[in-house]
Amino acid sequence: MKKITFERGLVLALDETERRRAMDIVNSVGKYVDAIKLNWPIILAQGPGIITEISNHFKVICDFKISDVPHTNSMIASLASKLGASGLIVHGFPGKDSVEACINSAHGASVYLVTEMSNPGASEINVEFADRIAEMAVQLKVDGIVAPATRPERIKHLRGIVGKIPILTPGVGPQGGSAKSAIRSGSDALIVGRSIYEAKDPLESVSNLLAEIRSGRGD
Ligand code: OMP
Repeated sequence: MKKITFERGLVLALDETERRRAMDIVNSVGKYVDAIKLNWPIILAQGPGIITEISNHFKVICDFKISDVPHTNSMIASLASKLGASGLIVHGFPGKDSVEACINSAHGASVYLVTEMSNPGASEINVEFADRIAEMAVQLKVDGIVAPATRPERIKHLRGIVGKIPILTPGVGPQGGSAKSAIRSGSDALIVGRSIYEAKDPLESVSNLLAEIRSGRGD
């Protein structure tokens, strides 16, 4: 299976649930992003066929935040991959066996492990065990971790643990994170939703984000 690379540094979080608008956005910005992330809102609104439909043209990451016992995780990972997903977002807190089940059943799709969520509430519990999940990411050689653009200092810290493993960072825009500072702190790719799909001109928004990413990378 073709692996996702993060050359452009941008993943579109397509949480737009209205079909026509979602597909218009895909068709206009799809070729300028590294992957299109589909989360429960669009899958529940449009059905799992949307994974196959979009993956026929662009790389798709299924963001199911898979977090169950191993045998259930295996089924979810396998089905998502067979529908066309090139990547899966998986939670680390259920433990190594649950994450390994995803890796072993993903039919070659990449596994991205959530270390620390971007919402303020993540500071209550999640931050405390983020380092251990990052260590698990290294041990299991996952394809990437998810870390918060809302706390760039945490991206830097987690980079110190995961070394060269790609870091994907949601939380830019409405959640308060800045594209440039996330990239400067070590993010390989931003995961961006509303700033693109709610924009009057999604293509212009993508082009502005790409310029910020290039500038953050020092290109
Ligand atoms: P916007 O805030 O609209 O840019 O959307 C962010 C996207 O990233 C949504 O699809 C969230 O579900 C997702 N996300 C987070 O916002 N925070 C996280 O900690 C993790 C994710 C994720 O795994 O993608």
